[in-house]
Amino acid sequence: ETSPAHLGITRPISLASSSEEEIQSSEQLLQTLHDFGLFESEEEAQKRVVVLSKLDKLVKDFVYKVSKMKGFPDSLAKEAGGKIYTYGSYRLGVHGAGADIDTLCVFPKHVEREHFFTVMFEMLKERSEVSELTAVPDAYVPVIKMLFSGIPIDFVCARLGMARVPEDLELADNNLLKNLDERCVRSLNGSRVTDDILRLVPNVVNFRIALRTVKLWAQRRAVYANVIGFLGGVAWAMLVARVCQLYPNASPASLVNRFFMIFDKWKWPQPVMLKTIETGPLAVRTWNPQLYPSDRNHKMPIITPAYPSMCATHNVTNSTLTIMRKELERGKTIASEAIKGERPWKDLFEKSTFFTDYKTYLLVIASAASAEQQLKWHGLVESKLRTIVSRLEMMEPVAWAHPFIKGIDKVHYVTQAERAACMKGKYPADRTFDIDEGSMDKDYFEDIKEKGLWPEDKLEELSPLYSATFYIGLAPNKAVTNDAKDDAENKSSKEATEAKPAVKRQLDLKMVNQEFTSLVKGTDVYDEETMFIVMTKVKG
Ligand code: 3AT
Ligand code: MN
Ligand code: MN
Repeated sequence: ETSPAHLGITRPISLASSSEEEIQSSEQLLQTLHDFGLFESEEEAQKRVVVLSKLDKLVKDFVYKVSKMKGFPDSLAKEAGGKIYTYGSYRLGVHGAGADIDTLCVFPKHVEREHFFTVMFEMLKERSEVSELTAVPDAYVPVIKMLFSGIPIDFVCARLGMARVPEDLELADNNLLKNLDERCVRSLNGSRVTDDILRLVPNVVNFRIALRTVKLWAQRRAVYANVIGFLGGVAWAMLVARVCQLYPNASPASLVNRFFMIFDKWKWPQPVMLKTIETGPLAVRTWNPQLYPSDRNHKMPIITPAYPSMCATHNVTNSTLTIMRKELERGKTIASEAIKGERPWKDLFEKSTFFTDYKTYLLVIASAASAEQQLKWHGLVESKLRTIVSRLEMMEPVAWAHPFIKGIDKVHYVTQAERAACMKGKYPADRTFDIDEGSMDKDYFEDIKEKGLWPEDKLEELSPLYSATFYIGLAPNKAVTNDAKDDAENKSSKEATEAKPAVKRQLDLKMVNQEFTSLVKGTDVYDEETMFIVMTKVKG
C-alpha cells in the first residue's frame, strides 16, 4: 500500500487547508494572544540569544579547564568541545516574557558530573552577569539555578560516553544513552523530548500559536500544574502536537478548535502518543500497560516520544481528570463559536472562579520558621497533596476533590505566645503579608513600623512565620444523602475505625489528616522544631 508520508501513529483525519473564515479567526486569535502580553519584545529575544551564546562559550571554557586539570595537552583539551542545548518552553518557541531558559550542558566523558557543580559553579560565581546562583545537585534532575543578565536559567548537565563533544552533535541517537548515569539520562531526556515533539509536528509555526493558546487557556482555567495532578507544559504540548499531526494543513484557530473537539471526546485511558514506542539499549522500562500493572493505573496517559518513553501524566487522579474534562468541554463550546466569529477568543481565557465555586474547602497549611525551611516544606507538601485528593475522591460523600494549582504563600509576624494559635492555622490578620512569587527573603519589619502595627520598642518580640495554604474544593456527591453532621474534628479515631458502613458516609477528614500528616512527617525534609502542618475545613 502506498500512502502519503505522515507524522504520527495514524494517518491524518483531514488534509484540508483552512477556509478564509478560519484564517481570519486565526488572525484574531493571534491578536488576542498579543493582548494578553504573551510575546516578548525583539530586544528581549535578542538578549536571550546573547545569554545563550555566552553560556555556550562558558561550557567550552569549562570543558577546557577540566581537561587541563586532568593533564590533557592543550590541543586535545581544546578539541574536547562541550556544548549547550535548550529544552522547555524556550526550545518549543512558546515562552512568555519572563520565562526561564531551560539549558542543558553536555560534556565529554573525562569531565565528571561533580565538576559541573564545583568547577562550573565557581566559574559562574565569578561572572558579573550572574546573580541568585544556587546548586541543587541532589534533585531528581540535578540543576544549577541562576539569573544570567536577569534571565532565569535552569542549568542541567549530562556527561556523555565520548571523548569529545563535537559542535554538530545531535542528541537523537538512542545509543548515546548507553552506560550513562541515570541522572544524565534524565537531563538529556528534556531536550530529546522537545526535539522529538518539534520533529513530529508538520507545521511548527502553527503548532506554536495553537500551543500558546492552549497553555494560556490551561493557566487561566487553573489546570496547568503537573505536580498537583493536572498537566504540565510538556503534556499540553504533546496533546497539541497530536492534533497538528491529525490536521497537518489546518490554521492555528482550527487547530485550537480541533484540539477541544478531540480531547472533549477522548476515550481515556486510551493513550495519546506521537509515535510508536521504541525499544532501546537501556535496562530501563518504557511505558507498557500490558506488562506493568502500575502503567494501567494511569487515568490520562500521554506518552513522551523520545526513548525511553514514559507517561508524562502520572499524577492525574479521577478528580483532576473530571475537572479537566469539564474545562475541555467548556473550551469546546467557546472555540466552536469563536472560530465562526460569533464570540471573541478572549472568552476562552476567562479566569477560573475556583475560590467561589465550592461550598466547602479543605485547607492544608504548611508553615516553617525560616524562608529557607519553608521553601523545602512548601515543595514537599505540594508534591504529596495529590495523595489527599485520591483519598478524598474515594469517599462516598465526595464527587471529586479539586486542588488549586499552587499553594498561597504568606508571612506572619508573631509573638511566641501567638505561635500556638498559628499551629492551628489562626494568624494575626494585620501582621500577615502576601509573598509574591520568589520573594520569600523580603522582611516586613519596616512595614510594621510604618503602619504602627506593633509598638516600636517591642519589635524584637515578633519573628516571622512562613505559611503556604493549599486549597482543595470539595464537590458533594449529590447521590449520597448526608444528614449526619460532619464531625471529623471531635471524633476519636477509635470511634472512626469502629464506625459502621452507614456512618462512613460522613466525611471523615480525621483519617485523611492523620495519614497525610504522618506521610509528610515521615520524610527527611521534615524538621520537628521548625516545620508545622495543619488541615482545616472552611465554608466557601
Ligand atoms: P515555562 O515557560 O518555563 O513556565 P516550561 O514548559 O519551560 O514552562 P519548566 O521550565 O518548569 O516549564 O520545565 C521545563 C522542563 O523541565 C519540563 C520538564 O521536562 C522538566 N522539568 C521541570 N520540572 C521538573 C521536575 N520537577 N522534575 C523533572 N523534570 C522537570
Ligand atoms: Mn522553562
Ligand atoms: Mn525551568
